[in-house]
Amino acid sequence: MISDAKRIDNLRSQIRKHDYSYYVLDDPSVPDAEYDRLMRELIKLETQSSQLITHDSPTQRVAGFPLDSFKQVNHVVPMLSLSNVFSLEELEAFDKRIKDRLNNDEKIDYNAEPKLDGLAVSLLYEDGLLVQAATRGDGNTGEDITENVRTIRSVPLKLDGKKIPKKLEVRGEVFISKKGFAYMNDYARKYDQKEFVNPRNAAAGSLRQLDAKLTAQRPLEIFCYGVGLVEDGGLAENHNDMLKQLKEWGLRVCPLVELVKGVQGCWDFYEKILQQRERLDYEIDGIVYKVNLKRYQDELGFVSRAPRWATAHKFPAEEEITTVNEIEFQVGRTGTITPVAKLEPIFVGGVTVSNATLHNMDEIGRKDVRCGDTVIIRRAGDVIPEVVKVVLERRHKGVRKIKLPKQCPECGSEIVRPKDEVVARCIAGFLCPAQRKGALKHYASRNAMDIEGLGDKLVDQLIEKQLVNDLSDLYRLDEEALSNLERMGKKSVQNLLQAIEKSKQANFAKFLFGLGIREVGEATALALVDYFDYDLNKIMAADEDVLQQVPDVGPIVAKRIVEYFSHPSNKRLIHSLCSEIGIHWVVPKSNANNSNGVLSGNTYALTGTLTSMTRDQAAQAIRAKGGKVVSSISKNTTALVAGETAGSKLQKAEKLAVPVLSEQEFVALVNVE
Ligand code: 5U1
Repeated sequence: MISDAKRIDNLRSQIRKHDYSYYVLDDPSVPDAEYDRLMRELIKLETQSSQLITHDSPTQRVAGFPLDSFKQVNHVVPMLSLSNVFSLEELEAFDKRIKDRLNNDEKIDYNAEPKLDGLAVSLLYEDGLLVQAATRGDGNTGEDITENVRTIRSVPLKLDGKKIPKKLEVRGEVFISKKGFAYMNDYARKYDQKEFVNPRNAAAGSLRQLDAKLTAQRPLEIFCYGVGLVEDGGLAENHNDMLKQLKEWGLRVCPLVELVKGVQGCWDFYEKILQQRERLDYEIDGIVYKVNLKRYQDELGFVSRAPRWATAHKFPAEEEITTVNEIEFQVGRTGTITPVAKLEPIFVGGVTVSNATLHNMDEIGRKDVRCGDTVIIRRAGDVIPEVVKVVLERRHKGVRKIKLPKQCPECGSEIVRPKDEVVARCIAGFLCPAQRKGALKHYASRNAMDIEGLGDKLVDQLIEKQLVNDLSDLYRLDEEALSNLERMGKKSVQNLLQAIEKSKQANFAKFLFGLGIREVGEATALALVDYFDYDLNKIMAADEDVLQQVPDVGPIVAKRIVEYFSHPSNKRLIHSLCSEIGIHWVVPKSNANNSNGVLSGNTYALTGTLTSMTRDQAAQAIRAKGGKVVSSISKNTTALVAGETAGSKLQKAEKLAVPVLSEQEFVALVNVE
């Protein structure tokens, strides 16, 4: 029988290996349950024999008592900062300076690394054990955050492998992933706590907790990118191989690091990572290029606290500071009133931004945005710019809170905000020109009727000149009316009239979507069309209960549809479009009213995963045989088709005594001639 000490050793080494696979390689080696078993066994043995507990044991990540303050730490090798480049010219100048100094005409090998937007830390290992962790501070003196860093699971408490220097100080960036940040803010909202502004702030706040137990609850991570102090041991002769060594010893290195050649190699890497930036699960603010050869690095040395052999190529900032000149209330196609901050134009996320949405009055209240405020604006990727927060210290005295206007800024009608809704609306409907413009733009848009040549400016003119008062007027436009409009030459007029005429032969789902019924998006329109066999009269006649049988139509959507079709003006419009103007659509064969099909009169619900076909294919097969597909089960449902890992519908079917078909039985059923 092996001794407790041996078993403890064995368990620790297994757990360290699993931690390495999970936290460093992102490639778990055992299921969580197995990991938990090992950990529980280790805790049990250590509790029985407390004299065997060591500081590097995986059970000892969290400290006992909160600290009063952080101790100061002197960095023996200063933690430097980086110079920046913002353009190709500046990158070329950086490369030229290096070549000139090295008296070297050949292309330089650079190690290119994403620059994490986190906090720089130093990790000191002695004889492979983590003995100290510190913040960068001013580069010479930082704060001792050892207890906190020990709680970060991707930081090994003990290095593993060959030729580890006796003293090794590793440098890296501690950060919180986008997913981790979302989780933290979900939690904060749930427990009515203050939300974090961005992942960097969340990481900074988490790392500077005096009570390491709190840090341990935060999803902090690390990527290591360099070394400081090294004693009694050798490191690779180039940076790229040195990072490989760190990885072999158990430290986490960003997997996107690459060795590139010359300026072109750097530029290509920059472009590639910039493309991926939004999709990465961590925030980066640029690329760091480092001369790869250590010998060259030593020769190049430093200037004003930054290495000559490295630089940061910054991405366009995603957050910037500017002022709110005005708050405007815009009216959407369904009358929604959206407050928009009109900004002092600012270059952010690669474009000049002068508007930022404030979404609704609740959002204005939460962020307390006021006219004249200094605000932080964020524009990431193609996302609509938004106000992150107000810089309250810069608020001038006397600025007043924003109030929801009582009247629509476009038509003067009343604005109402139902008690249970966040959105306020102008009640005028199509009497409001802004809503008419929005409705016509939506109807003509690519995903709806796709009427080429009917752009926003033209729509504005058609509504303002009252040439179009409802959608059917579009089809009454003629050459004379159109040629009097701005920028409408003969050719444009003819092309537009042709496009309008062409739209009469419609795709039913796109037409339905184009009507602009509240809550009816493209997918819902498709589902309705499919469920009601391309029959508009059936949709118009359906009540809320029937509508809720359509996949993905819930009570709110059903209510909106009934509301829309019960309005006399909408009924008139549909009649006018379909009967007078002649809008029509083709009914695909599989949806033609197949009343002779073997499944005619029967309704089926689907649950779980089918192995021989997708859920959509199964639904198609049912409809092709004249059957109907419903999203929820009632006692009137003919049968439930249950695939693998069937959900709650199966229980409901059993409760209501609705027959359940296996996949095999279902396939046999739809294959009957
Ligand atoms: N990836 C990476 N980030 N970063 C930050 N490498 C890197 N190197 C740095 C800093 C401040 O400094 C060394 C080049 C000294």
